[in-house]
Amino acid sequence: SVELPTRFNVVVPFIDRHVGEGRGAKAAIRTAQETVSYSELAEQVNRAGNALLASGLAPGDRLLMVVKDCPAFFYLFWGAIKAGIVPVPPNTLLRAPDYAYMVEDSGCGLVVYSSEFTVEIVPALKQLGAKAPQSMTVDTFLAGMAKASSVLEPRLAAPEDDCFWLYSSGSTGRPKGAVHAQRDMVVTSELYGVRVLGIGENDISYSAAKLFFAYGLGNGMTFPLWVGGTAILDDRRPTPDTTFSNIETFKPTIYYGVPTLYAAQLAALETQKRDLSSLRACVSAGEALPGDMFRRWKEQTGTIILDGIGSTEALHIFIGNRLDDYRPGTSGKPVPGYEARILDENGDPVAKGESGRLWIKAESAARYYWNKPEKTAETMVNGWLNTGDTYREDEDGYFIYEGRSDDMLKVGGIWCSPVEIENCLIGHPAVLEAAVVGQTDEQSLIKPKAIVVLKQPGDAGAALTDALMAHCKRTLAPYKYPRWIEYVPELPKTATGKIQRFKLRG
Ligand code: 3SK
Repeated sequence: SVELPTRFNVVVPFIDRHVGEGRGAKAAIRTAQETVSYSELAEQVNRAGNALLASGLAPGDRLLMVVKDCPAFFYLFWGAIKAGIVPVPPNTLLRAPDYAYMVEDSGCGLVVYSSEFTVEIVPALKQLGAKAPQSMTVDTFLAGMAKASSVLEPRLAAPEDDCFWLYSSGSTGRPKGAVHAQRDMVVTSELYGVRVLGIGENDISYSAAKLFFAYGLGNGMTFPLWVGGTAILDDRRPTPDTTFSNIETFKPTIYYGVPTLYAAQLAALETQKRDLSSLRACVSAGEALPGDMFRRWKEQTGTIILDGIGSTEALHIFIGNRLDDYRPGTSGKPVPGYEARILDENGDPVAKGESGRLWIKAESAARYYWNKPEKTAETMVNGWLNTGDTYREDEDGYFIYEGRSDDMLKVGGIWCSPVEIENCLIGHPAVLEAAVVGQTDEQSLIKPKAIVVLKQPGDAGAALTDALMAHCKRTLAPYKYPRWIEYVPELPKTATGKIQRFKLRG
């Protein structure tokens, strides 16, 4: 376990400490446009905290920050925490109705957003009418910040006090605000970052997974800051070309990706060799990494990929492979400091080798979901988290992922609710009913597949399939669109009319 003072503010060990310890001139952040040293970061964080207080936010208030991966993300996130304000950084790929829901649910007092997201944020706020809080773009906020004082006393808190939230997707499509405490980032940085990855001051971290994702937040921000290392940021959508160019330019020592991207990178490496020699470790999470991809990556690059599983609620990886102890095709073993149990439907432990629901005990676990006492009671029980994943433990103690216990899908590492995609399809005039399930693509990765009942069965065909896919891409976060559409005369249902998605899985 991790020792913490009884009163502190996490900005001090993550940022301010480095200035006092002689790392002030060292690069905390590097992007293609700028380098931010630890001294500059500490100063900008103070200015941001002061600017947030000057905007009228008070300690305990929420700040919804829809911000791309750039230094301002760090200023807003840590500036809020230093001032006692609670930052809430949601997925930046969402649509206006999602943001409207989060603004209302969080009761935030201010929305700050990168101008790229204006097309979604402005209609979201408009939808809320008089209930909309104040809002501004990051550029406007930065201009105000420049005039704010560079001195800010940290607001002290207990390790278990609320610190920040992350929204986690729910099976009904409504996201849940997981409330994290001050200690949680310390725990993940120390238990996974330091004790599993051996991350240190000389490491340069590059996460293709974005900062809004709990996985990216650790990889690309808290782990490097915890040890006085350097984070590489790129706000572009990660592709094989952008990620390989970043690795060649910035020479990171640790790279963090998701299986969908590793698959695309492997395909690209087959046609063009790239210089990945700076890497000492690669990490994967978000969805299970097929063993074959582990082997092909090792052949192509000489480095291993440490696959692991984490959750927004646990904040980072709680079961993972290690540099000196790994088994391809498995999620690895519990990270030291976390406990894992596989339970049957009665809540009893299953025999080794048998499948059941994975529960974990995590010192970094969110304490509750905002405004959702029933969901909190189902998921967070006596310090244990119900992961909703089905797992089996092999004879050597490696955990093997067997799928979701409910119908939720992970696409490119991000949770995706079948209900949300079904509702979108049903919004198309040709569709009567729809069910969405996960199907593996040619890389063995899960993507959404839709099974559709049409109002006019004779409309089925390639033109309608294209139109339905385009409709979903326009309406939903683009990664959620169904990659396959099958037309059926009716859907399997329970006696009470619920769609039996498990009967439709291939
Ligand atoms: O999906 C995962 O495996 C994950 C890993 C680390 C942090 C957060 C998540 C959701």
